[in-house]
Amino acid sequence: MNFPVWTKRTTNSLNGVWQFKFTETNDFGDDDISGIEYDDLIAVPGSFDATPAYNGKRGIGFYRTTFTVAPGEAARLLFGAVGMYCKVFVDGCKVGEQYAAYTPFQCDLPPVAKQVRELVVMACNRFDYERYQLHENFFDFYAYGGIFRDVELQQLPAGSLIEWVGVDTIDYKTGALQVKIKSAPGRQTLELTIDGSDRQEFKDCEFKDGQQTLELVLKNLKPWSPEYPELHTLTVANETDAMTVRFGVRQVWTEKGRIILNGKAVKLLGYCRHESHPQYGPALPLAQLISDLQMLRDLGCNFVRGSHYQQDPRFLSLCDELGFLVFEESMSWQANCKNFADTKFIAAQLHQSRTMILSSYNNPCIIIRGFLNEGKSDIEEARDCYMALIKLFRELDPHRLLTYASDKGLKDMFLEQIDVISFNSYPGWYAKDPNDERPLCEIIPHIHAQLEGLKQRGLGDKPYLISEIGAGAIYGWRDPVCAHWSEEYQQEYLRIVCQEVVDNDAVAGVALWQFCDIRTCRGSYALGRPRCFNDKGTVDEFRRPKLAYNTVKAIFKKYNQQQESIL
Ligand code: ADA
Repeated sequence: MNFPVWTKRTTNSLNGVWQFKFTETNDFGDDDISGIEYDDLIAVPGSFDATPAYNGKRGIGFYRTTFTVAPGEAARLLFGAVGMYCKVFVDGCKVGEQYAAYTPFQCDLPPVAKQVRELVVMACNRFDYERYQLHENFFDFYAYGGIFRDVELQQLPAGSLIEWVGVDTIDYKTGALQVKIKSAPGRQTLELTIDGSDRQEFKDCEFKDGQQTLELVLKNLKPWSPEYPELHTLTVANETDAMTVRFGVRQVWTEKGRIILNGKAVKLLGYCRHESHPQYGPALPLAQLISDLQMLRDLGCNFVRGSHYQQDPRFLSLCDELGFLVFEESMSWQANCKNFADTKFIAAQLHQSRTMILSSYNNPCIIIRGFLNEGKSDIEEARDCYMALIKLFRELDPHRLLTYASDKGLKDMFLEQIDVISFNSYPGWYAKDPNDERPLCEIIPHIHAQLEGLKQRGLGDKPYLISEIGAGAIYGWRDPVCAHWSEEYQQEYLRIVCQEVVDNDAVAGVALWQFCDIRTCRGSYALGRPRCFNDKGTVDEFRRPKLAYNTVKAIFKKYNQQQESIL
């Protein structure tokens, strides 16, 4: 089940078959949609350019459906995610727009006399930096278009709405909680109900600046952990509205280079995972999310880095229920001087990061948050952007660990500001010496040098997470020479990496790059990306295991068994 749930609002799903029109020529700036002639049908959720009719095309997908709202009732449209950017029209009038592909947004509709309304979404997948700064055409993952996630219609009751609820664990041992609530300014009496039965009333709560913070203690405390992923619900109700969220009682902190969850040190073993499939693009069916998590569990993983954008809420709910730990980051890929000098880029980063934090605030699986993957964090020009994001994350989400995945290593300038050191590096793949036929011997010295350098810099107490490391292999390419792109080379590469990770206490964890092969950007970048795919998956894009799969599984599973025997 997906949360939050508003139990006093009529909510209808608008998922299903919509009318569709694709055009390569229309101008996205044109708000006149009256002349669109819909000549096709499309699925919502779905990615239009992952379907045979529109594969590889770039332009605008016009999605059309109708919906019904009782006359005189206010309503709200909720979009899970639309890519790459979009405008929303109701009855021909623009009611919203969004320039962040994996970020939910909503459009409020004032009461009207009409009952049946027309909804049109203009989803554009053209690269256009002036309009859309978050995905550029050199990013190493394909930029799809479409309505990727759920669309819902809510009828809004008249009165003060409960807009957002965030639950923080203050003490996992006692069940002491802090509850932050957003609603209309003014005074309200609230009723808080835990797990549907344990009710407490809070009279005369003042919502200064639209927010109120309450303390309460769970009576029937069941802490959340990977081993025992216990979940609780909290309903916050006033006389008009009621919002139910699901949360987990857990605290996470760092201590002497280790990540501590509810007082127990945990080593993160897992993968970076893109939301991607050749037949669905990023709009994965629920069955695929579950299959991916079954494979990750089979591999002996407890950890997923959601690279490189806000995650599907269904995936996060499954991670909550299955006990996976997650590193969630807002979208960026190798941001550079041009971006850091661009106020639109920084505003877009702050907007999508704020939305991500608030959307997945109550998912206990998320223990680490990040941003600006592989940004140029070794130059002074980056400082303002990094400091603005660090300030935002610290203010909005003070109870999680903060990091960013850096490929700058010890040249990185802002490591002192974060909780976990997350380094992306590919020793033995992007080798120091391109003429070295088997640079695998680079891997261990590289990891040790980074650890030593961090100690020299006084950062030895921060957990060291290998947030990306890996090698490419073309599925089915078996090569007795064991050369680059063979499954044998990747298998040997990951054996060395995984063994070091489980043996070395100084390594807090690893997110191998990557779980599955993914379609990547087109153009000459593809000369380093056979098939125009990023082939560093341990499974291919159809989740077919490569030789490395059983090697990673054996090492992670053996480590897990050793840990269980210690307990
Ligand atoms: C970087 C980047 C990944 C991917 C990887 C690779 O670390 O963060 O998205 O591009 O390199 O495959 O080289």
